[in-house]
Amino acid sequence: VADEGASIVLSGLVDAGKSTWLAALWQVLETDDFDSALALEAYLGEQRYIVELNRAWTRCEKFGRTSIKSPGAIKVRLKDSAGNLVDLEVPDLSGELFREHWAQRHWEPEFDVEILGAHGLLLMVSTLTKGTLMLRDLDTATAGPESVQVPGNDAQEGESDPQGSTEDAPLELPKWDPKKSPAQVQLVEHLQYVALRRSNQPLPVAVMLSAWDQVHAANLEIEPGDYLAKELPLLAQYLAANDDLFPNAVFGVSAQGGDLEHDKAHLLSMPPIERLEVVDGTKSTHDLTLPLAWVMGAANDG
Ligand SMILES: Nc1nc2c(ncn2[C@@H]2O[C@H](COP(=O)(O)OP(=O)(O)OP(=O)(O)O)[C@@H](O)[C@H]2O)c(=O)[nH]1
Ligand SMILES: [Mg+2]
Repeated sequence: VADEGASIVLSGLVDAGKSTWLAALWQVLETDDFDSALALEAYLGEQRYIVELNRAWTRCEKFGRTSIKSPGAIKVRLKDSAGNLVDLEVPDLSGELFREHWAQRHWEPEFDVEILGAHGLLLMVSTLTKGTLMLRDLDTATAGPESVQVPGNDAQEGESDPQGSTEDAPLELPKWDPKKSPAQVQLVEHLQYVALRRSNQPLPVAVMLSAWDQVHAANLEIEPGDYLAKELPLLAQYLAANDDLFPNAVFGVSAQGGDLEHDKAHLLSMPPIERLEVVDGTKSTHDLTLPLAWVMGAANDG
Protein backbone atom coordinates (compact mmCIF):
# COMPACT_ATOMS: atom_id res chain seq x y z
CA VAL A 1 0.00 0.00 0.00
CA ALA A 2 1.19 3.51 -0.79
CA ASP A 3 2.76 5.35 2.16
CA GLU A 4 1.31 8.66 1.21
CA GLY A 5 -0.78 10.44 -1.34
CA ALA A 6 0.42 13.14 -3.67
CA SER A 7 -1.89 15.88 -4.80
CA ILE A 8 -0.59 17.69 -7.81
CA VAL A 9 -2.35 20.77 -9.14
CA LEU A 10 -2.30 21.26 -12.90
CA SER A 11 -2.58 25.01 -13.48
CA GLY A 12 -2.79 26.87 -16.75
CA LEU A 13 -4.95 29.34 -18.61
CA VAL A 14 -7.50 28.51 -21.29
CA ASP A 15 -5.93 26.50 -24.15
CA ALA A 16 -2.68 25.91 -22.26
CA GLY A 17 -2.75 22.20 -23.17
CA LYS A 18 -3.73 20.71 -19.79
CA SER A 19 -6.36 18.23 -20.98
CA THR A 20 -4.18 17.09 -23.87
CA TRP A 21 -1.31 16.36 -21.51
CA LEU A 22 -3.54 14.38 -19.13
CA ALA A 23 -5.01 12.37 -22.02
CA ALA A 24 -1.53 11.58 -23.33
CA LEU A 25 -0.20 10.81 -19.84
CA TRP A 26 -2.89 8.16 -19.64
CA GLN A 27 -1.50 6.65 -22.83
CA VAL A 28 1.94 6.38 -21.23
CA LEU A 29 0.54 4.79 -18.07
CA GLU A 30 -1.55 2.33 -20.09
CA THR A 31 1.25 1.22 -22.40
CA ASP A 32 2.77 -1.89 -20.81
CA ASP A 33 5.92 -2.19 -22.89
CA PHE A 34 7.00 1.42 -22.40
CA ASP A 35 9.39 2.23 -19.56
CA SER A 36 8.41 5.48 -17.87
CA ALA A 37 9.84 7.13 -14.75
CA LEU A 38 6.49 6.52 -13.07
CA ALA A 39 4.51 3.39 -13.82
CA LEU A 40 0.90 2.50 -13.18
CA GLU A 41 0.41 0.21 -10.18
CA ALA A 42 -3.36 0.43 -9.69
CA TYR A 43 -6.43 2.40 -10.64
CA LEU A 44 -8.09 4.35 -7.86
CA GLY A 45 -11.78 4.88 -8.36
CA GLU A 46 -13.67 5.73 -11.50
CA GLN A 47 -11.70 6.24 -14.69
CA ARG A 48 -14.41 7.03 -17.22
CA TYR A 49 -13.50 10.68 -17.72
CA ILE A 50 -9.85 10.08 -18.47
CA VAL A 51 -10.54 6.96 -20.55
CA GLU A 52 -12.85 8.96 -22.81
CA LEU A 53 -10.44 11.86 -23.03
CA ASN A 54 -7.68 9.41 -23.97
CA ARG A 55 -9.87 7.79 -26.62
CA ALA A 56 -10.42 11.16 -28.30
CA TRP A 57 -6.67 11.79 -28.03
CA THR A 58 -5.75 8.53 -29.77
CA ARG A 59 -8.11 9.45 -32.61
CA CYS A 60 -6.59 12.94 -32.87
CA GLU A 61 -9.93 14.58 -32.17
CA LYS A 62 -9.98 18.17 -31.00
CA PHE A 63 -11.10 18.67 -27.38
CA GLY A 64 -13.62 21.26 -26.38
CA ARG A 65 -12.81 23.62 -23.56
CA THR A 66 -12.92 21.86 -20.24
CA SER A 67 -16.04 22.92 -18.34
CA ILE A 68 -15.50 25.00 -15.24
CA LYS A 69 -17.46 22.31 -13.37
CA SER A 70 -15.25 19.50 -14.72
CA PRO A 71 -15.30 16.54 -12.35
CA GLY A 72 -12.49 14.84 -14.25
CA ALA A 73 -9.18 13.71 -12.80
CA ILE A 74 -6.45 11.13 -13.05
CA LYS A 75 -6.48 9.04 -9.88
CA VAL A 76 -3.90 6.27 -9.85
CA ARG A 77 -1.35 4.50 -7.71
CA LEU A 78 2.07 4.91 -9.29
CA LYS A 79 5.42 3.27 -8.70
CA ASP A 80 8.71 5.09 -9.18
CA SER A 81 11.99 3.52 -10.30
CA ALA A 82 12.99 2.87 -6.66
CA GLY A 83 9.77 0.94 -6.08
CA ASN A 84 8.10 3.64 -3.96
CA LEU A 85 4.35 3.74 -4.28
CA VAL A 86 2.38 6.92 -4.35
CA ASP A 87 -1.32 7.63 -4.77
CA LEU A 88 -1.64 10.42 -7.24
CA GLU A 89 -4.55 12.69 -7.99
CA VAL A 90 -4.43 15.34 -10.72
CA PRO A 91 -7.74 17.04 -11.56
CA ASP A 92 -8.38 18.35 -15.07
CA LEU A 93 -9.17 21.94 -14.21
CA SER A 94 -10.63 24.44 -16.65
CA GLY A 95 -8.55 27.36 -17.81
CA GLU A 96 -11.62 29.53 -17.25
CA LEU A 97 -11.25 28.87 -13.56
CA PHE A 98 -7.77 30.43 -13.53
CA ARG A 99 -8.96 33.35 -15.62
CA GLU A 100 -11.75 33.99 -13.11
CA HIS A 101 -9.29 33.80 -10.19
CA TRP A 102 -7.28 36.56 -11.80
CA ALA A 103 -10.19 38.70 -13.00
CA GLN A 104 -12.27 38.42 -9.79
CA ARG A 105 -9.38 38.11 -7.29
CA HIS A 106 -11.27 35.26 -5.71
CA TRP A 107 -11.16 31.48 -5.71
CA GLU A 108 -13.54 28.88 -4.39
CA PRO A 109 -13.05 27.02 -1.09
CA GLU A 110 -12.67 23.73 -3.04
CA PHE A 111 -9.70 25.11 -4.96
CA ASP A 112 -8.24 26.52 -1.76
CA VAL A 113 -8.29 23.01 -0.26
CA GLU A 114 -6.39 21.74 -3.33
CA ILE A 115 -3.76 24.46 -3.03
CA LEU A 116 -3.30 24.01 0.72
CA GLY A 117 -2.92 20.24 0.32
CA ALA A 118 -0.79 20.30 -2.82
CA HIS A 119 2.60 18.62 -3.00
CA GLY A 120 3.49 20.12 -6.32
CA LEU A 121 2.31 22.30 -9.14
CA LEU A 122 2.44 21.66 -12.86
CA LEU A 123 2.26 25.02 -14.61
CA MET A 124 1.22 24.60 -18.22
CA VAL A 125 1.91 27.39 -20.70
CA SER A 126 1.25 27.07 -24.40
CA THR A 127 3.93 28.07 -26.86
CA LEU A 128 1.02 28.83 -29.24
CA THR A 129 -0.93 31.26 -27.06
CA LYS A 130 1.69 32.58 -24.72
CA GLY A 131 -0.20 35.86 -24.94
CA THR A 132 2.59 38.38 -24.87
CA LEU A 133 0.77 41.63 -25.51
CA MET A 134 2.68 43.71 -28.04
CA LEU A 135 2.26 47.39 -28.81
CA ARG A 136 1.12 46.46 -32.31
CA ASP A 137 -1.77 44.46 -30.77
CA LEU A 138 -2.91 47.66 -29.10
CA ASP A 139 -2.83 49.41 -32.48
CA THR A 140 -4.90 46.72 -34.10
CA ALA A 141 -7.33 46.64 -31.24
CA THR A 142 -7.85 50.38 -31.60
CA ALA A 143 -8.14 50.80 -35.33
CA GLY A 144 -8.84 47.45 -36.85
CA PRO A 145 -6.58 46.32 -39.68
CA GLU A 146 -5.67 49.86 -40.78
CA SER A 147 -2.70 51.54 -39.26
CA VAL A 148 -3.09 54.06 -36.50
CA GLN A 149 -1.34 57.39 -36.26
CA VAL A 150 0.03 57.79 -32.81
CA PRO A 151 -0.11 61.54 -31.99
CA GLY A 152 3.30 63.17 -32.17
CA ASN A 153 4.77 60.31 -34.14
CA ASP A 154 5.79 61.07 -37.76
CA ALA A 155 2.81 63.31 -38.52
CA GLN A 156 3.87 66.85 -39.32
CA GLU A 157 2.42 69.43 -36.92
CA GLY A 158 -0.17 71.68 -38.48
CA GLU A 159 -0.27 69.82 -41.80
CA SER A 160 -3.65 70.21 -43.48
CA ASP A 161 -5.73 67.13 -43.92
CA PRO A 162 -8.15 67.34 -46.85
CA GLN A 163 -9.50 63.81 -46.33
CA GLY A 164 -10.48 64.69 -42.77
CA SER A 165 -8.81 61.59 -41.37
CA THR A 166 -8.65 60.94 -37.68
CA GLU A 167 -4.98 61.85 -37.54
CA ASP A 168 -5.41 64.43 -34.79
CA ALA A 169 -8.27 62.77 -32.99
CA PRO A 170 -7.30 61.53 -29.54
CA LEU A 171 -6.14 57.92 -29.67
CA GLU A 172 -8.93 55.83 -28.25
CA LEU A 173 -7.34 53.00 -26.35
CA PRO A 174 -9.36 49.85 -25.74
CA LYS A 175 -10.91 49.60 -22.29
CA TRP A 176 -8.72 47.55 -19.97
CA ASP A 177 -10.09 44.07 -19.58
CA PRO A 178 -8.29 41.96 -17.00
CA LYS A 179 -9.15 38.80 -18.97
CA LYS A 180 -6.95 40.04 -21.81
CA SER A 181 -3.87 40.51 -19.65
CA PRO A 182 -0.77 38.66 -20.85
CA ALA A 183 -0.56 35.06 -19.73
CA GLN A 184 2.65 35.57 -17.80
CA VAL A 185 1.11 38.39 -15.75
CA GLN A 186 -1.79 36.13 -14.80
CA LEU A 187 0.51 33.21 -14.03
CA VAL A 188 2.83 35.22 -11.80
CA GLU A 189 -0.21 36.50 -9.92
CA HIS A 190 -1.44 32.91 -9.65
CA LEU A 191 1.86 31.90 -8.03
CA GLN A 192 1.66 34.88 -5.69
CA TYR A 193 -1.86 33.89 -4.59
CA VAL A 194 -0.59 30.34 -4.03
CA ALA A 195 2.32 31.57 -1.91
CA LEU A 196 0.03 33.82 0.11
CA ARG A 197 -2.54 31.11 0.80
CA ARG A 198 0.18 28.59 1.74
CA SER A 199 1.89 31.11 4.04
CA ASN A 200 5.01 30.77 1.91
CA GLN A 201 5.32 27.04 2.46
CA PRO A 202 7.51 25.86 -0.46
CA LEU A 203 5.93 24.12 -3.44
CA PRO A 204 7.85 22.60 -6.37
CA VAL A 205 6.76 23.88 -9.78
CA ALA A 206 7.37 22.15 -13.10
CA VAL A 207 6.74 24.56 -15.95
CA MET A 208 5.54 22.69 -19.03
CA LEU A 209 5.80 24.57 -22.32
CA SER A 210 3.17 22.81 -24.40
CA ALA A 211 2.98 22.35 -28.18
CA TRP A 212 6.78 22.06 -28.23
CA ASP A 213 6.39 20.38 -31.65
CA GLN A 214 5.54 23.82 -33.02
CA VAL A 215 8.80 25.21 -31.65
CA HIS A 216 10.54 22.48 -33.67
CA ALA A 217 8.31 23.22 -36.66
CA ALA A 218 9.46 26.84 -36.57
CA ASN A 219 13.07 25.58 -36.60
CA LEU A 220 13.85 27.27 -33.31
CA GLU A 221 16.90 25.61 -31.81
CA ILE A 222 16.24 26.60 -28.24
CA GLU A 223 16.16 24.87 -24.87
CA PRO A 224 12.96 25.16 -22.82
CA GLY A 225 14.60 27.23 -20.05
CA ASP A 226 15.95 29.73 -22.58
CA TYR A 227 12.59 29.83 -24.34
CA LEU A 228 10.91 30.75 -21.06
CA ALA A 229 13.47 33.47 -20.37
CA LYS A 230 13.05 34.92 -23.85
CA GLU A 231 9.30 34.65 -24.41
CA LEU A 232 7.95 34.90 -20.86
CA PRO A 233 10.62 36.95 -19.08
CA LEU A 234 8.39 38.10 -16.22
CA LEU A 235 7.49 34.53 -15.29
CA ALA A 236 11.10 33.36 -15.72
CA GLN A 237 12.40 36.15 -13.50
CA TYR A 238 9.74 35.55 -10.87
CA LEU A 239 10.67 31.87 -10.71
CA ALA A 240 14.41 32.60 -10.63
CA ALA A 241 13.95 35.11 -7.81
CA ASN A 242 11.71 32.77 -5.78
CA ASP A 243 13.34 29.38 -6.22
CA ASP A 244 13.34 28.75 -2.45
CA LEU A 245 9.57 29.20 -2.40
CA PHE A 246 8.97 27.54 -5.77
CA PRO A 247 11.85 25.16 -6.60
CA ASN A 248 11.36 24.84 -10.34
CA ALA A 249 12.28 23.14 -13.59
CA VAL A 250 11.22 23.86 -17.17
CA PHE A 251 10.21 21.23 -19.72
CA GLY A 252 9.17 21.45 -23.35
CA VAL A 253 6.21 19.14 -23.87
CA SER A 254 4.50 17.85 -26.96
CA ALA A 255 1.48 15.87 -25.83
CA GLN A 256 -0.24 15.86 -29.19
CA GLY A 257 2.79 15.49 -31.41
CA GLY A 258 1.77 18.03 -34.00
CA ASP A 259 -0.97 20.19 -35.34
CA LEU A 260 -4.33 18.42 -35.55
CA GLU A 261 -5.20 20.11 -38.82
CA HIS A 262 -1.98 19.76 -40.77
CA ASP A 263 -0.42 16.65 -39.27
CA LYS A 264 -3.45 14.52 -38.42
CA ALA A 265 -2.90 11.78 -41.00
CA HIS A 266 0.76 11.51 -40.06
CA LEU A 267 -0.02 11.44 -36.33
CA LEU A 268 -2.61 8.71 -36.83
CA SER A 269 -0.07 6.59 -38.69
CA MET A 270 2.40 6.62 -35.76
CA PRO A 271 2.46 4.41 -32.68
CA PRO A 272 0.79 6.76 -30.15
CA ILE A 273 3.78 6.82 -27.77
CA GLU A 274 6.01 8.12 -30.55
CA ARG A 275 3.88 11.23 -30.91
CA LEU A 276 5.01 12.33 -27.47
CA GLU A 277 8.02 14.38 -26.54
CA VAL A 278 9.41 15.80 -23.31
CA VAL A 279 12.45 18.03 -23.62
CA ASP A 280 14.62 18.71 -20.57
CA GLY A 281 17.59 20.89 -21.51
CA THR A 282 19.00 19.10 -24.55
CA LYS A 283 17.53 15.67 -23.63
CA SER A 284 14.47 14.43 -25.46
CA THR A 285 12.27 11.40 -24.60
CA HIS A 286 8.69 10.18 -25.04
CA ASP A 287 8.21 9.95 -21.27
CA LEU A 288 5.42 12.37 -20.32
CA THR A 289 5.70 11.30 -16.67
CA LEU A 290 9.06 13.10 -16.30
CA PRO A 291 7.71 16.52 -15.17
CA LEU A 292 5.47 14.69 -12.70
CA ALA A 293 8.37 12.57 -11.44
CA TRP A 294 10.47 15.72 -11.06
CA VAL A 295 7.77 17.49 -9.03
CA MET A 296 7.20 14.47 -6.80
CA GLY A 297 10.94 13.98 -6.27
CA ALA A 298 11.34 17.65 -5.37
CA ALA A 299 8.38 17.40 -2.97
CA ASN A 300 10.07 14.47 -1.17
CA ASP A 301 13.41 16.29 -0.91
CA GLY A 302 11.87 19.41 0.55
N1 LIG B 1 0.64 21.45 -31.84
C1 LIG B 1 0.22 21.12 -30.62
N2 LIG B 1 -0.94 21.60 -30.15
C2 LIG B 1 -1.34 21.24 -28.93
C3 LIG B 1 -0.57 20.37 -28.10
N3 LIG B 1 -1.22 20.20 -26.92
C4 LIG B 1 -2.35 20.94 -27.01
N4 LIG B 1 -2.42 21.56 -28.21
C5 LIG B 1 -3.54 22.40 -28.70
O1 LIG B 1 -3.79 23.42 -27.76
C6 LIG B 1 -5.18 23.67 -27.64
C7 LIG B 1 -5.60 23.57 -26.19
O2 LIG B 1 -5.40 22.27 -25.70
P1 LIG B 1 -6.21 21.73 -24.42
O3 LIG B 1 -5.48 20.53 -23.95
O4 LIG B 1 -7.65 21.59 -24.70
O5 LIG B 1 -6.00 22.96 -23.40
P2 LIG B 1 -6.58 23.14 -21.93
O6 LIG B 1 -5.49 23.75 -21.12
O7 LIG B 1 -7.16 21.87 -21.41
O8 LIG B 1 -7.73 24.22 -22.17
P3 LIG B 1 -9.03 24.51 -21.24
O9 LIG B 1 -9.73 23.21 -21.01
O10 LIG B 1 -9.85 25.48 -22.02
O11 LIG B 1 -8.52 25.11 -19.98
C8 LIG B 1 -5.87 22.68 -28.53
O12 LIG B 1 -6.21 23.32 -29.74
C9 LIG B 1 -4.83 21.61 -28.76
O13 LIG B 1 -5.02 20.98 -30.01
C10 LIG B 1 0.66 19.86 -28.63
O14 LIG B 1 1.40 19.09 -28.00
N5 LIG B 1 1.00 20.27 -29.89
MG1 LIG C 1 -8.95 21.34 -20.72
